[in-house]
Amino acid sequence: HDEEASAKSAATEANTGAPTIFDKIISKEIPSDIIYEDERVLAFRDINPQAPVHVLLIPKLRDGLTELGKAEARHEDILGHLMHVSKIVAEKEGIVDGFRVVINSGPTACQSVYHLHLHVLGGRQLKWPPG
Ligand code: D5M
Repeated sequence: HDEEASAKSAATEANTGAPTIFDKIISKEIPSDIIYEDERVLAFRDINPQAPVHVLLIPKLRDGLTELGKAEARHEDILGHLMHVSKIVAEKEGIVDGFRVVINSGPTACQSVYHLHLHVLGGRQLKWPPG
């Protein structure tokens, strides 16, 4: 089963709190296609797009937010800001009339990078339920 194998491989990176590829994107050590940035968050195009618009939106400071399942009360401000910026990203990308925001949390949800990120998806008719 290809799907099962790829789900497993996506989940192989354990939630250890180790640095992730996103640290190098934040520091601009590795290039990314940035579409929005402020003091607290960064939005850039997903390298493996699942829709015509597929943007990842991340907090610059991970502060323990390896995954949404680790969120605590102190994270409420940044979580709220990320949600609001997802709408700004959708506006900038011209999809504000129809878009989806996804957060995969944990291996069972196929999270592969353990630095919280919102997927902002659109630009085509999306299906429901997701896989
Ligand atoms: O999503 C993690 C996402 O991160 C996945 O859609 C690929 C994307 N990714 C991984 N490396 C890069 C780089 N270097 N640039 C842009 N996008 C990247 P998850 O929810 O953890 O499965």
